[in-house]
Amino acid sequence: MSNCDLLITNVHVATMVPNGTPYGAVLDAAITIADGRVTWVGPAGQLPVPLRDAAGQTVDGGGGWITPGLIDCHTHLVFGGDRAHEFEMRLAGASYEEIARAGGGIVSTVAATREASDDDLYRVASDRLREMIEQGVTTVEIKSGYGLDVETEMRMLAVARRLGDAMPVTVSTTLLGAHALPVEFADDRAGYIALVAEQMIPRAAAAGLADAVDAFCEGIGFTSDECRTVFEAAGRHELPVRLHADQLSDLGGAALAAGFGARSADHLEYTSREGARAMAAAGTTAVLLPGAYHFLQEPTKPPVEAFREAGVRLAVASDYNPGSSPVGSPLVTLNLACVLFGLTPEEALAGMTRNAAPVLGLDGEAGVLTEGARADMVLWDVQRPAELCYWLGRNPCRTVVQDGAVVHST
Ligand code: DI6
Ligand code: FE
Repeated sequence: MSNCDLLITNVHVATMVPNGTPYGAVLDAAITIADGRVTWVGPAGQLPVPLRDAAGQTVDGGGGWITPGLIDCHTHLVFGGDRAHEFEMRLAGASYEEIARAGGGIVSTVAATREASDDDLYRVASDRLREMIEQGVTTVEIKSGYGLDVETEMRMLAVARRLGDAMPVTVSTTLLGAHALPVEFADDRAGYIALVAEQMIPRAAAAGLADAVDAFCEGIGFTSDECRTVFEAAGRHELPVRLHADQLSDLGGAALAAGFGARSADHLEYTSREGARAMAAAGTTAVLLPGAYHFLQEPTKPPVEAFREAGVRLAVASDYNPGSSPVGSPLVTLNLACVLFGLTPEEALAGMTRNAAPVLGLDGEAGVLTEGARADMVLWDVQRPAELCYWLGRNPCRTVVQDGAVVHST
């Protein structure tokens, strides 16, 4: 018990462990870290003396709060260009679907992404990621899906891997080949799905480039049957699956995802009660994306009450992308989850910590501050955890610790 690289005192800790106390809080706490792991967390008065004496470095938390590092489990943050012009078109009355059907939307970002070099993609994505780290993100998922050909999809995943290697953040990658139909396959849907299933998934799996596979089940995306083909291919390569489900209409995406034991179904604005029950039975997490709901001015909210009743785990993510959610801030996302979807601040924060971890296969490893968990944590200059959902456009992040090392401080 003598190994202690870092001791933090004069803090309150929101462990996010469901222990009967809101936020799993420990007031007037101390927390110790060794070899990138949490070794002890509890009331400061109970800190074992040998740990205190062994501390290599002691940090005074200034009476602030520590939470687990934030986990943004659904982003598309590697992309070329932007879609500010489509934003103007939508403000002038065009709908997201009209723009997509007229050749804008996802496929316009595909053109910009194919044109960009790897270094260009890396540079803009690393700027976006740095801003997220500065707001407390220590784990992020990044999807492909703006390449829509084998080469560019692999390039996007490789850029995401490179971000994880070079930056102080854990990156989990997801192959989203079935994001939209590329123009060159406009008359050959089956041919494109075969390309995803028989080339993209095997290539990404063989190269270790993808940690999961996702698909967009929607009128402007792919049908349930097409998504099923993609999921079956993922299964053959032992890759976990997730689904963009029921965002703009109810195509039964939630039940489809649950039927494949998907780690998550995401968006879910139009999900039915049966869909919610199927997700609960399968242990599929609901990933709510309030940024997209806000930005698209959607008329229908996800059935949060049905998810609660059924016992579906609720995660919250930014959906950071240039078309439907240009939201680079986890804190804004937390606020939107509360204001627009009626989550409590505790539910919202759990959605970006404890409940986001299983979506990325990190259950118990990240998203909670318990002995043995990764020492990914954030010190916030706040009086109470609810402030993380309350301030809009203000960043109280003081220190970010990833894998036991201070990677950002102000
Ligand atoms: N749903 C979304 O919200 C994003 N992708 C998806 O399947 C939108 C991506 C975009 O508009 O570029
Ligand atoms: Fe998305």
